[in-house]
Amino acid sequence: MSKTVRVAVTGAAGQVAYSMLARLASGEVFGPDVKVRLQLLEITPALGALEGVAMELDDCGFATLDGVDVSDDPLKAFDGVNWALLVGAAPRKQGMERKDLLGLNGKIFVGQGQALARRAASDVRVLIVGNPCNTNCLVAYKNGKDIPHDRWSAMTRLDHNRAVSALAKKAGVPNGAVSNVTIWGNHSNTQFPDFTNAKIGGKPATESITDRAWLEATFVPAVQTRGAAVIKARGLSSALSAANGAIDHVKTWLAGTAAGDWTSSAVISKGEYGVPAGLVFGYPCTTTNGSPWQVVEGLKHDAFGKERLKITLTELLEEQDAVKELLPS
Ligand code: NAX
Repeated sequence: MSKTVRVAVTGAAGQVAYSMLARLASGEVFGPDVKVRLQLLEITPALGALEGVAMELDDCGFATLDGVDVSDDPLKAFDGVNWALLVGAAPRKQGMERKDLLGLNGKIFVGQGQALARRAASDVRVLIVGNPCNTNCLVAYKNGKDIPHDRWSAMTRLDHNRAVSALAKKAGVPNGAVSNVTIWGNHSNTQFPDFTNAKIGGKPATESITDRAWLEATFVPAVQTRGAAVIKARGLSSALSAANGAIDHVKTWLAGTAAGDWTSSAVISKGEYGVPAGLVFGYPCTTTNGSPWQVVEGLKHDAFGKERLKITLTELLEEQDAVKELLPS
């Protein structure tokens, strides 16, 4: 066992990280022959709880775990990291407008983007999970300029997995029969879970699920608002499935997408599908053996899809406007 991969996780005492850290350390993601050094970041008041998480990681006795470092300093936590999973963000409090949350969290990602650019390894790859994740990613990459654009991503994989599962259930097929699903746009309830280009058993999903009204009026809003449904049922937001989405994202980035299929990731737009270049937008993406995400081009949208794309793009442009003071030119 020679190679060591350094992985930073922020918000590491939070509930998403709690469901994620053991999987990162266990060899499941980076393989049995790679050692993992976890570099965990929290805000100062959460350091005590984070020490407890680090103790638990020690107590797992993973052969692949090289060690756990805890810190409240991004410059320390990001030192030499090959992967940065930015999960930590401030939660929305009562009476807070969405705009206030954007500004509050945006500030966190100014500092973290700068710290990553100063300290991360030259091959660093970044996944932003903390919400609003597309716009947090925008703020981070604009402030972390030395890191190439194709290393940044924000998480739409949980929404993707939710869409796969909902289509499979409706069609009465295993999840594995569903492919070519895309979450377009923002990780918010304006996202467009695209059933029009999805496949079931290698054929258009609309051939298996012929009830277009269900697809438009039940499936789309159900995926868009699944997070709220989980909160209502569990009393807490998605954590196990969110952690799983992040793990899937990293595993796919390492192993590649299956031939003929793609996954969903929010990446820095180069102008694909009429989205202004520079915005962090959810797209269908492929990757091979750790290469940068490639946006799948040439997919068609019908009138319903075009309208949904417009709505989510408008929201992302509004979010960009709300954080404009945080974006260096
Ligand atoms: P928790 O509130 O359990 O944990 C968040 C942790 O982040 C806390 O421990 C907090 O102390 C820490 N934190 C806050 N500011 C920080 C900073 N500046 N540096 C480092 N750590 C900081 O939330 P949890 O349920 O774990 O969710 C984490 C984030 O993921 C939230 O922003 C949430 O909205 C977002 N989500 C994103 C999803 C996605 O699909 N993109 C889905 C799941 C999740 O809701």
